[in-house]
Amino acid sequence: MQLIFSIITQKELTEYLQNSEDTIVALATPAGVGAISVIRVSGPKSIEVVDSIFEGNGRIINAKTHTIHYGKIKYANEVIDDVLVSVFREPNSYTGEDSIEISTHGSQLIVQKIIESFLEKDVRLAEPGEFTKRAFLNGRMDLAQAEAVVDIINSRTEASLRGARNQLDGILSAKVDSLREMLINSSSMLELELDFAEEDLEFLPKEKVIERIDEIVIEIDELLKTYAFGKVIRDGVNVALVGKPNVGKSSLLNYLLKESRAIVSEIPGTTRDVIREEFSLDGILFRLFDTAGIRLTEDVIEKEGVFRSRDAVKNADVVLFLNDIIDGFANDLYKELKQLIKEDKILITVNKIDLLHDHIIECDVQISAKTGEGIESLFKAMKQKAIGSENYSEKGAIVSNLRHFNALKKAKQHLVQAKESVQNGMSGEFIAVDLRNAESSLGEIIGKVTTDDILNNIFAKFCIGK
Ligand SMILES: Nc1nc2c(ncn2[C@@H]2O[C@H](COP(=O)(O)OP(=O)(O)OP(=O)(O)O)[C@@H](O)[C@H]2O)c(=O)[nH]1
Ligand SMILES: [Mg+2]
Repeated sequence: MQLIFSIITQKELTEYLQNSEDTIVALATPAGVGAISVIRVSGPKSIEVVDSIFEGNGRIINAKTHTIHYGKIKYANEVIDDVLVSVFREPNSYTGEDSIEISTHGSQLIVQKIIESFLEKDVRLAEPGEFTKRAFLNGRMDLAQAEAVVDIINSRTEASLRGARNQLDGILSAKVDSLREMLINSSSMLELELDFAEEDLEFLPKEKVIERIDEIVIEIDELLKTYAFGKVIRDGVNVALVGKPNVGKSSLLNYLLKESRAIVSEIPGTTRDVIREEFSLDGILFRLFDTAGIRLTEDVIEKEGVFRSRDAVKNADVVLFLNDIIDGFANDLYKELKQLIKEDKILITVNKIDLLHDHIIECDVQISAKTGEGIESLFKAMKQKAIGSENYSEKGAIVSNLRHFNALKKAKQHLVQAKESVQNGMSGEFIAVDLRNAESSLGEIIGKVTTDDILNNIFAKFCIGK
């Protein structure tokens, strides 16, 4: 039995209290030239330091929260730029602290000068994700919501954006929280029983405990099942186009992209490098990897190409294994692919059906990269390979993050153990500990239970200024 300790360690709390004394600054927009750049400042001194370099109609220190002020930023008696200053006072800001956003003309030099002037005034550069970390530590959002901020920034398709938005809105957090509540409730009852052990009272009959555990495990299973979908929505799908030379891999790539991206020729061994292109289908991002046809060859360059093809297979979520209807099914290559990747990831496809219509080869889909016949079925099959047959809505609670997935699995393990303890007639304290552990695992998702490592890991993935 392993106990999970600590809601934010003492060390971290002390460190946080020290760090939160700091006022931090960073460029929040991409570095480089643009119409506007936004510099973000947060912390107890932010209003005072901006006030000290700002000249406008009024003083920033007197500004109300959520107001915007036009004026000039001055540094060493020189006007640096005309700016707009947005003022957010604690606690109703993104970080929960006093914060300022300065919109300047989008020049790197202006940004650099303004940031330098802050650094001279006891303000330090923000670490990656530090604004959002502060938002989390100040209770402005939970950990799953903070992670959704990164997903929103990185989202490339409609579906990924909707999924991340939902997580930011707290749909997943609310679900996880309700399961935690149920567990806390049960373990408290069991612990109460222990206090009255002498009197032999039973607050929660054992059958009820089992019933409740089963109920929660079902809910956790439902969430775990959404992961394949959630991951695809969030990260996209890597599809390797693989087959013998000349089967039409590059032709298919071009057809899907609706452009002549890769060289197509009747000479076997045309493609040497792996060509990577993206296309989106029903809101899902597919990353296509056109590869060199796999065969034994003495050509040094083609050899390297074939080597890279095998690599692409290993890294693929779906292998689109293309065969030529005239040449028939490449059984030897299929055997090899099965050694490189799980069989259920391979989509057996036959191409060039425009040439031999009534020929039957056993496969998942038949297409013609020339006429487009069968492409709709191919899309369906690709989607199914990637997300399975169940279709979830991004509007529900969806697990898209490996950390959340693992925490749910851990919670389930503790619950299975708790159920065993009940069935084996173990005393209430053992069961209560298992339930508490399950609750802690769930708590990790939303950051009720966390450690330095978890937090550092998460926020290191952010960009500076977020
Ligand atoms: N009739 C017909 N010809 C096709 C079809 N798909 C591809 N081809 C032809 O098959 C030949 C090979 O096509 P590619 O797309 O270069 O084949 P590949 O698999 O990329 O070949 P390598 O790069 O050499 O491995 C070309 O002459 C294409 O025009 C199809 O669906 N129907
Ligand atoms: Mg090719």
